[in-house]
Amino acid sequence: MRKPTLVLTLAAIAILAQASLSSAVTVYIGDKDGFGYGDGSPYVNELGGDPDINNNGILDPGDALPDLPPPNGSVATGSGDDFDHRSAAELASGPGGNGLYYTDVALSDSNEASFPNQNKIAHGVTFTFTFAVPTIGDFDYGEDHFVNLVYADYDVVPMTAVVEGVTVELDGNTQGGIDGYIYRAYKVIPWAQMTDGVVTIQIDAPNEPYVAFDYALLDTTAIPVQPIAIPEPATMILFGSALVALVRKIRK
Ligand SMILES: [Ca+2]
Ligand SMILES: [Ca+2]
Ligand SMILES: [Ca+2]
Ligand SMILES: [Ca+2]
Repeated sequence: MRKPTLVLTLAAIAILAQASLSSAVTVYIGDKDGFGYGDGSPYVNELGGDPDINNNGILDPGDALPDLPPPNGSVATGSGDDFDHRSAAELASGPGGNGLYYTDVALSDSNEASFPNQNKIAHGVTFTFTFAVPTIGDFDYGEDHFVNLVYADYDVVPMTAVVEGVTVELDGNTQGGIDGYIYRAYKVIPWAQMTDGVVTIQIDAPNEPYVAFDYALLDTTAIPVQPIAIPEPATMILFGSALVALVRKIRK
């Protein structure tokens, strides 16, 4: 009786090992680090508030870029908001690389320190994902994927990205009603476009003088926009009545 049990156990282990070996395409170009600002502290946004509007500890879609000191109520080219937070690896990838070079830096006409004598730097930037095509057994084999782009202060039309030959509209500051707004766009990549192991995003922004990219991501899901945390009315009512009770207790 012992041997069959052992064989069955080994078979089960083999199946589990196989399952854990199967992978999915998750390719980042750049990193999720809030454009190198982290949570945006100690800075303020253009309205004087916390740049981390959705209060989740990282500048991400739903937040706004800092209005760098001294704050002047705008996040723009020539407005003191040029930054360069690129890591050694991001710099080393070079302008002819996969697009990594253009993340975590203000693509600003006035950013002479990083892009001397260059204007409309974002125009034509291309993010190129290369990956091992999923094979049978991988859970994303045959599945559509999502290409995501996290960007900030996209507010001068036209603003589009060409993803695998298809134009995608990019929403910008108008979505958030704040200068420097951080947002994301995504597009479904049909499986048929995954099978060559390459997906590209090309930015079309001929008039945009100030924009920034945090990262681009090819994944099996779309990046959500974190909602702003607003206490629910019921919670507020409970909080209110607790406060009244406390005041009464103190008065007594
Ligand atoms: Ca955030
Ligand atoms: Ca500013
Ligand atoms: Ca802009
Ligand atoms: Ca980044």
